[in-house]
Amino acid sequence: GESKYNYDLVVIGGGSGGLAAAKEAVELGAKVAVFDYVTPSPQGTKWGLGGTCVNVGCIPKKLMHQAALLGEAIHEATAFGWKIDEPKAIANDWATLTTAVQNHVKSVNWVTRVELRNKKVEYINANGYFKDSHTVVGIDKNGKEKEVTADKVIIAVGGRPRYPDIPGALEYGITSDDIFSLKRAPGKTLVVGAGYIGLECAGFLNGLGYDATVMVRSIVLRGFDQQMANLVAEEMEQRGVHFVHQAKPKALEKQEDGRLLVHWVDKNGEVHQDVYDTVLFAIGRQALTPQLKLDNAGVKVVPDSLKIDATNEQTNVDNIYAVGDVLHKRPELTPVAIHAGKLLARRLFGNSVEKMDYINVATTVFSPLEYGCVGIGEEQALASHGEENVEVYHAFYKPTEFFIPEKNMSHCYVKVVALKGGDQRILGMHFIGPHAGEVIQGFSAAMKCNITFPQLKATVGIHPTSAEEFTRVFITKSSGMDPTPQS
Ligand code: FAD
Ligand code: NA7
Repeated sequence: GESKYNYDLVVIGGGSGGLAAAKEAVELGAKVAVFDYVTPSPQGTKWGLGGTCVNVGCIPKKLMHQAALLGEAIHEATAFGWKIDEPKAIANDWATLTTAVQNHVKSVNWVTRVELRNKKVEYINANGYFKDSHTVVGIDKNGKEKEVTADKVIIAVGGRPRYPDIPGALEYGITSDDIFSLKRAPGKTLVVGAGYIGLECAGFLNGLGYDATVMVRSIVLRGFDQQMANLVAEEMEQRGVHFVHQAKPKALEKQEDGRLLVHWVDKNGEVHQDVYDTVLFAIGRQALTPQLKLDNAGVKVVPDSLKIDATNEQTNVDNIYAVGDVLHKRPELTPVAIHAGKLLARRLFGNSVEKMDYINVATTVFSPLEYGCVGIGEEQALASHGEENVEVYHAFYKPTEFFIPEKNMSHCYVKVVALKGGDQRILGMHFIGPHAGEVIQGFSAAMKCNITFPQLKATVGIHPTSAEEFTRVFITKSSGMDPTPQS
C-alpha cells in the first residue's frame, strides 16, 4: 500500500555496512535512500562514496602493504637468480605509488556509484542528522538542506581517527585519513599508537624505505594474543622499525625548515625531543554519532565510547537500527559491517529471522610479517576456561621459500588454543607468517563448524605451504618441549 513516508528505508552513511544494507533492501523491494558525506580531515583530505574501507582503510592499506612486500621480493629475487643491475639503487617513488593507489580507489568509487544507480538506491551526498525518529535532514557541501522521511532508518556512520589533545596535533599531525594520498613523500615518520592501524602503517612505511618509529603508550596490539603481538613487534624491530615504549607525545612544533619537532614524555616523566618529517596519529577511532542529533530521535549512545549499543542491530528506538563500526563492542571490520547490514535488511524486508553472529570472526594484521587469527587468544582462554582446562599447541616453522634468500624465520609461528577435556574443541587459531589472511580464512570456516583438535590433526596438509603447519602442530606448551624446528 501507499506509505506515509518518502522511503521505506533511509541509511545514514554510505560505507561498508550502510551500502550492504541498502543494496539488499532494494533487492527485497524496498524504496531506499543513502546519505553519504565526508567531512574533510583537519589536513583537508576528502574522498568519494564508499566509506572508510574503500577510501582510507582496508583497500589503500593493503595496496601499500603489497608495495612494501614487492620491495622485499625484489631483493629476494637476486638469490633466486634474477639479475638486477643495482639492487641497492632500488627505491620506491611515493608519487607513482599514491597515484596508482588513488586511481584504484577512484575506480571503486565510480563502480559503487554506478551500482547504486542501477539498483535504484537513491544516493544523497549530504551530511545527515535526525529531525525526529522518521525524519532525516541532509546538509550538502553548499549548506543546502534536504529533508526526507522514512519508515525505518539505519545508522551506519562509522568513525574517524582520534587526535590527542596536545598542542600542534591537529595542525601538524596526519592520520590514516591522509597518509594514502599524502602529496609529499612521508620521510622520517613517527607513528603514535600501537594498535593494528599504527603497526600496519609503520610496517609499510619502513618497507617502502622510510624511517619509521612507533610510539607505544602501554602495550602493542591491545586486544590480541600478547605472545603473538610481541612476535609481530619483534619482527618489525628486526626489519628496522624503531619502537619507543611507555611514551606519549606532549607537543608538536613546526621548525623553520618545515620539519616537526616532537616533544615526548617517557615513563619516568622525562621530556625528550626528536625531529620528524611526518607525525601520524593512530590512537583509535571516534564514532561519528555526535553530529547526528540523536536526541531528536531519542537514540541513546554509550557515554564513554559514544557508540550505539544495539542488540541484533536494533537501537532503543523501534524503527532505528545501526550497523558497522558505530556499534558498541563489536569488531570494527568491513566484512562484519557488510554481513550485519545484509542480514538486517533481510530481517526488515525479507521475512528472515537470521541474526548476525559476531563470535569467532577472523582477522589479520597486515604487518610486514602478517598475523592472522580466529577465536580467542591464550590469555583469554586461560581466563575464561581455567588453566587446567586449556591446552596450547605451538610451533615455530620454516617456510620453504625463506631458505634461499635467507629470510628471517624466527617469528614464523603457529598456535592452537584448545580445550583439554571433552572433544578438545578449538578456541583459537593464531598464525604469523606469509599470507596470514589467506591462511586463516579457511580455518575460520572450520571454527564456524566447531572444529576439534583431533579433527585438525586428521586434516591432511598441503605441501609445501605454511598453512599446513596447523595440521602438523603437536607440541603442547605444558610439556615444556622446545617448539623450534629440530631440522
Ligand atoms: P564506514 O566505512 O566508515 O562508512 C561510514 C560512512 O558514513 C563514511 O563514508 C562517512 O563519511 C559517512 N558518514 C558519517 N557520518 C555521516 C552523516 N552524518 N551523514 C552522511 N554520511 C555520514 N577492516 C577490515 O576488515 N580489514 C582491513 O584490512 C581493514 N583495514 C583498515 C585500515 C585502516 C587504516 C582503517 C581506518 C580501517 C580499516 N578497517 C579494516 C576497518 C574498516 O574500514 C571498517 O570496519 C569499515 O569501513 C566500517 O564500515 P562502516 O559501514 O561501519 O563505516
Ligand atoms: P586501537 O586498536 O584502539 O589502538 C589505539 C592505539 O593507540 C593503542 O595502542 C593505544 O594505546 C594508543 N593510544 C590511545 N590513545 C593514545 C594517546 N592519547 N596517546 C598515545 N597513544 C594512544 O586503534 P586503531 O586505530 O589501531 O584501530 C582502530 C579500531 O579498529 C580499533 O578500535 C579496533 O577495534 C579496530 P593503549 O593500548 O590504549 O595504551
